[in-house]
Amino acid sequence: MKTLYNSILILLISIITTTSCKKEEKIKKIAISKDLLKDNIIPKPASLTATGSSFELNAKSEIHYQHSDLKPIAEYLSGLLQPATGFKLPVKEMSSMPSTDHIFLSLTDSIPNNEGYQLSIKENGIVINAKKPAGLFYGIQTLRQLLPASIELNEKQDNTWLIASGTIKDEPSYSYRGAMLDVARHFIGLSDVKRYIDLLSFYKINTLHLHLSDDQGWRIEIKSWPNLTTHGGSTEVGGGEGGFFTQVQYKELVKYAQERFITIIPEIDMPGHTNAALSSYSELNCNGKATKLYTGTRVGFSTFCTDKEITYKFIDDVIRELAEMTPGEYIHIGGDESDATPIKEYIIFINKVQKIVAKHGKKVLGWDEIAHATLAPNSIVQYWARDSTENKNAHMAVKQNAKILMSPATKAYLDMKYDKTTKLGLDWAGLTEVDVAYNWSLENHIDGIKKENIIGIEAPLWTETVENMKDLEYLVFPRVIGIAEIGWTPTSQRDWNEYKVRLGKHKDRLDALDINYYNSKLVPWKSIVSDTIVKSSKDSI
Ligand code: IFG
Repeated sequence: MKTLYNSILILLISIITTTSCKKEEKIKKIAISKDLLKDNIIPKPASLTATGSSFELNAKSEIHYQHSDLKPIAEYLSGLLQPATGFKLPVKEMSSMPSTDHIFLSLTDSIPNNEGYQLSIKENGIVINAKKPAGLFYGIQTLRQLLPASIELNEKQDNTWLIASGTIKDEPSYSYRGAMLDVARHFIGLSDVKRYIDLLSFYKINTLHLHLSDDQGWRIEIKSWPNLTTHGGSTEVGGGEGGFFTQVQYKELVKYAQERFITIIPEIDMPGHTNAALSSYSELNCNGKATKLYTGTRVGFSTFCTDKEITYKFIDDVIRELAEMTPGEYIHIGGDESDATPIKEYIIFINKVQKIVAKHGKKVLGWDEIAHATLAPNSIVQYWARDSTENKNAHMAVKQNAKILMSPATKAYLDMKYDKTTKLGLDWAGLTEVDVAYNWSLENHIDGIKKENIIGIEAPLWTETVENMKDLEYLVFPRVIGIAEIGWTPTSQRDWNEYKVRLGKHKDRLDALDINYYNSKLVPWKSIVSDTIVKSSKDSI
């Protein structure tokens, strides 16, 4: 009798434990995405209407696109969603809005801005409309931010993928939203630059200016002048091994960026900041003697020999080879801190170089000192002046109908220290905490320079003190996120006290993306995963 009783007891206990385990395993963590208004999209979209329901992305969802040239972007979205969901969403060409439960990508002329989009989320389907594929890409970046942050993880999550319902109509305030990366002071390699491109495109940045040459290094292979990289690319600040992009690698980088709607703008800085070239080829020096390689951080001591014909033959070869690898309209000719070049020679030099750039079918971008020369049509002058006394270059540029690219060192230089305790970075333009980098606007920064004179914003990272991707991410994030919003969202819609809360809620995303961001005390960093509710599945016991 006792044995029978015991075995019944054991059976009962095993049934209860299995049931509760079953219930346990069925419990899912979901981020309630019922309120689109609560979602913390950056850059802040132009308009957002919530309808208080949600769409569930599931294994049966599909991605439909209107015509064949949208297939790559449909595949990009499918690839983006797969790691964390485990869903391999099929992509299918569909001429019109398909049946329910799917995501539909289509182009329409009714959207005015080339980068604008409309994202409509209903219980039974999602539609992203745009004028051009770039707008679809930006609609996808917003969609990413409406999913739980765990969507950014690389391993499958046991999650219910809800997206709050409603409509977002969005477009950028400025067309040029950029970052600059100095790969000359310290060489930053291909995989790191690709990661930087991924992270920038997540926040709708569309331009990456690569500072490819300086006193300490030449970082792009030029086949007609091979010593530029074999010798000029062989070291860096501090005497490290340096490095460079072969033309094959550079083309791969340009393509990778293009797939994420980022235009690469290459910069060959001249006539100053040229020691690496002067050390590689003696004939570029007025005295015919090659300089020594330089691994310090001083500026303003080098210059091409501006009255030698060989100098312009050299520049013509460099610009020709660069132009062949540059699908974008612009090539950056530098022009900053040419303290070793007499101003009269500088002006003649810049005028000649502009003609060489035009000859190879490209337009000129340059640091604001180039405004002393006669600017070619469609030139862009990059304002970097340290303070208002140096605004005169911007006014000279506007007088010549050039557009201004805003990179004020006191606001947008990502190599400035956050505060006096920051180990990395410099402080010559002042300390730039996260609020200082956000709390300004392009059209109100320089007296007399208005929105119509400004093409957009660019945040440079100079790498005198930056040796690797972790250093880069620490200085760049979170400030570049604010730069992205300054370029996208109208000033009238922006406020630091509102933005900092939204930024704080990106903590989970930055963590999921494994970004080594600066944990500013000014930002109320908050994990919203804790907001999720633990919900047992409907069929639980
Ligand atoms: N100014 C120099 C950069 C770099 C920077 C560091 C410009 C245009 C200081 N030129 O900024 O080469 O050294 O913050």
